[in-house]
Amino acid sequence: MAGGIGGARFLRGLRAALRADEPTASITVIGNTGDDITLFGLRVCPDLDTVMYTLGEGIDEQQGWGRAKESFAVKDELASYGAQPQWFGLGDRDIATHILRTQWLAEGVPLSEVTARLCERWRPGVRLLPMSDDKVETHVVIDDGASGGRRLIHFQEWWVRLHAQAPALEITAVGAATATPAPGVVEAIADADVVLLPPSNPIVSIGTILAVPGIRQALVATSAPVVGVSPIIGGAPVRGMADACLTARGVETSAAAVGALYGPSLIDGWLVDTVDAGAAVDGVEVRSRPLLMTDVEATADIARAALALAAEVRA
Ligand code: FO1
Repeated sequence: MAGGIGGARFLRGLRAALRADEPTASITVIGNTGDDITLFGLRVCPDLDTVMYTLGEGIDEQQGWGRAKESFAVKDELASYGAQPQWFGLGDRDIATHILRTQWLAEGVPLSEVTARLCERWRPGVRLLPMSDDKVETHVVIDDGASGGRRLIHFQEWWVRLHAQAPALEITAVGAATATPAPGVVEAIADADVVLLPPSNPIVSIGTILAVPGIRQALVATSAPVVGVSPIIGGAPVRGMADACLTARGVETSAAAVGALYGPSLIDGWLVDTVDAGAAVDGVEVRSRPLLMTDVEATADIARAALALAAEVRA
């Protein structure tokens, strides 16, 4: 299961580890689609694209999202018309992906099939499935000081425009309750030898995937060991603003608290950083090692440690 940057980088390491150690193994990725947004009539799926571009070597490495060697002529032209919003940067190369996706969706092609078609070009070396073909969008309720009331905004506006600085009163996955898992999702979890939760945002990435009825249940029911990798190191998110999301749910920003949030019904093993070696989670095997994904080799070693923990808890 994967969100955006953290999930994609972990997957690159996992893929490298398996290519070297277990070349017949295959990876199925269940991608978060709660971050998806429609802008200028185009359906944008940031987390699916981040995984696809990262594994397909088309990602802007420094940013962690969007295309490498990107230009922004369309964005500038839209701004010249005064078109809104201007806080979300769609690059020219990236826009081609959104145009095709939007066209296929309008023709009635489900998102899972659209994603498979896009992946034919990028060949990510994994089977990338959206969590659901149904529309799910994460929205955030913020305290709107100006009007004195609560205001519901799209997750991307909170994340990108407000940098998660406005305290979130509530974070909801709109549409999740009536969504169904995309074809292959439940089967992938049931048939897996190992299920890994990468260091993705536990609320708006993994949490949103688990909010689709049937997915959490599949995880609870699978006979495969489930191992998570902590996105929190030493009380802070490695990347992104997961702390703001955790605070909104009343969860402390610590490796132990996130492990407990998943809990023994979901995970069998929890990999934390060496600085969090003291973290304990009731009913879950906790192991520690350096978790900074500094390059692909370091990340491959993290993935190997997660797989070793899975083998240990399976035994
Ligand atoms: N993040 C930003 O901080 N600013 C942007 O303008 C922006 C544009 C963007 C376009 C396509 C895409 O796939 C991702 C993009 N992101 C941008 C990243 C994205 O907003 C979030 O980081 C993820 O949704 C969180 O996982």
